[in-house]
Amino acid sequence: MADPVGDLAAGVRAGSRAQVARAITLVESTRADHRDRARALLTELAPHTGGSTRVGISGIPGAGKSTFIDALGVRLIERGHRVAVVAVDPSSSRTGGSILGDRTRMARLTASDDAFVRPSPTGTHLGGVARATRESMLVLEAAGFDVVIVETVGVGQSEVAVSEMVDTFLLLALARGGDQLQGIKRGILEIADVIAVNKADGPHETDAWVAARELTAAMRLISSDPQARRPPVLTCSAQEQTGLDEVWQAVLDHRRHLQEQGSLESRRREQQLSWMWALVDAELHDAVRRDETVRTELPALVDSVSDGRVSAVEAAQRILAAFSRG
Ligand SMILES: Nc1nc2c(ncn2[C@@H]2O[C@H](COP(=O)(O)OP(=O)(O)OP(=O)(O)O)[C@@H](O)[C@H]2O)c(=O)[nH]1
Ligand SMILES: [Mg+2]
Repeated sequence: MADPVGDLAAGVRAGSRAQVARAITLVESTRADHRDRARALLTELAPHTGGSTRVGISGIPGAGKSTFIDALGVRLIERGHRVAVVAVDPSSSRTGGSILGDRTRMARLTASDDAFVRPSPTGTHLGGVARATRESMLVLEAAGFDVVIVETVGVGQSEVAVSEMVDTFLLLALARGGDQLQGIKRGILEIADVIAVNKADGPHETDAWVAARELTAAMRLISSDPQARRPPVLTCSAQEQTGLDEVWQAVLDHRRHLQEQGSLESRRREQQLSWMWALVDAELHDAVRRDETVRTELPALVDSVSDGRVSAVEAAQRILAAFSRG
């Protein structure tokens, strides 16, 4: 039997844009037969993955992520890098306007032969979108992109999912008159490796400086370990293209710090393990809902829970029992 994914893998390895796009479409699919092919493809590509600098970039809507990635990406390409951008956006509530906006805001990067910009896959639950993004990243690494940027909107759980697939997590913050830390949750500060206050330009430059100082102080409070590395807080302007080299240098410094401590490898190993369990959880989740015995018993059970005859705890036990029998 012919190798079902050999040609696709070869095309990806050769850097064919069409084949890379096709491979990403395949790994994004949730159809069972597509999943089988995707797994075969990823197994074939596996030896050629892991070689990129993986950077997550997050920030509230309008923080300037797209503008920043465009400006930074073009700079990196000028220095000989090949840059891929993928997104995690589980809400998929993005309007057509926003997608159009991204196309124009990342116009220079999108037009470059050395860049690959992939819009967020559509999906309703974070797990599915995170899987697609992670697997897309592997495809892009195998295709020779040595910088992979994962963009996510900083409004929910997606930052955590992204921090679990990258080496360095960069938070783009904004100064907001008077209350600089407003809108930045503690949780996101805890996972940030580098923070940059964007839009440090024009009349807002001073605000950005003040915000950076406040964030530096906040970071001191967040870590209880005085020996721990403290994420640097910088300022930049994606629009004016100032401070971008310094931010990138901070990303590289963080990565070098991990490498010197041997923790880049352990970080990636831990990511693999938690990823393994995430996949088991996701498979089980789907398997339970697909199970014939469960499906037969479910309607009556749902009714009983709805009108209070059976407790949720009892019903959950019965579903799991049905699944074990099935
Ligand atoms: N003054 C100033 N404006 C900026 C800067 N960076 C981005 N902007 C503007 O801020 C707005 C939002 O920028 P985007 O790059 O689309 O922000 P985003 O974080 O990608 O937004 P979403 O994709 O909606 O989450 C646009 O009007 C940009 O032109 C900057 O450094 N300075
Ligand atoms: Mg954007």
